[in-house]
Amino acid sequence: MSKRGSFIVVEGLDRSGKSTQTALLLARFEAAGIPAKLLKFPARTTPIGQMIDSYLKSHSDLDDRAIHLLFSANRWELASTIEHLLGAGTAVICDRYAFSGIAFSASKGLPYEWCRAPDVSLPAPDLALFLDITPEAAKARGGYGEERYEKEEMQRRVGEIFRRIGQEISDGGGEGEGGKWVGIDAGGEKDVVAREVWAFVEPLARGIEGPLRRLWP
Ligand code: NYM
Ligand code: MG
Repeated sequence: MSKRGSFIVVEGLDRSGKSTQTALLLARFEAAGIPAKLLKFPARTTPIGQMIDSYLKSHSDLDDRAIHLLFSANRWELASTIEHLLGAGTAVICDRYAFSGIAFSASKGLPYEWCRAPDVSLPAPDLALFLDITPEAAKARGGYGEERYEKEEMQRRVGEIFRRIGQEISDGGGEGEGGKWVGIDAGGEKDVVAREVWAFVEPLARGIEGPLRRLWP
């Protein structure tokens, strides 16, 4: 039986190094001759993604629940693409996914369970890597940009919710429908972080025998 591609998600606060690390991870796959595709959420070029982009740049205002549902809808737009890639044996690397959706919206005060609901039954990653960095260290990396949410106090709450998500996944045995969750110290040199990321990804890199799982337990 041929293997399906592995589904790897990289999560973290803004400025935690996700863009750098997902690009380095893709390069690792390519160097190993393993087909892989890098996706990023929000995917800002679709019609829904353009609404999200406008909101994040404060060009438009939206109710907290409305923007939450758009972030989720943006993942659903690409869900079948992810499934097809994995089914064809291509690894999928995602820069942010449903975990960001919960962490950022719940940090605004929306109920955690409500935030989780619209992402139920999306393809579940096999591995979620949380690039762990303090809000202070993130801010010190050239500071935040101009977008909504890029504020130290909000990032602190987001970090706490990411930890809760990770805890729940680990409590569920670490291999539940949320996939396996691993925290990585992202405060160090990018090559050091990249090596640690690859140490966790490599065992899955050449594909997976089992079926694709769904969010959530
Ligand atoms: N974000 C991202 C959410 O609030 N919900 C989501 O579901 C996703 C995927 O968008 N501050 C937030 C987190 C970020 C912002 O992401 C833009 P990025 O990775 O900075 O482009
Ligand atoms: Mg950002």
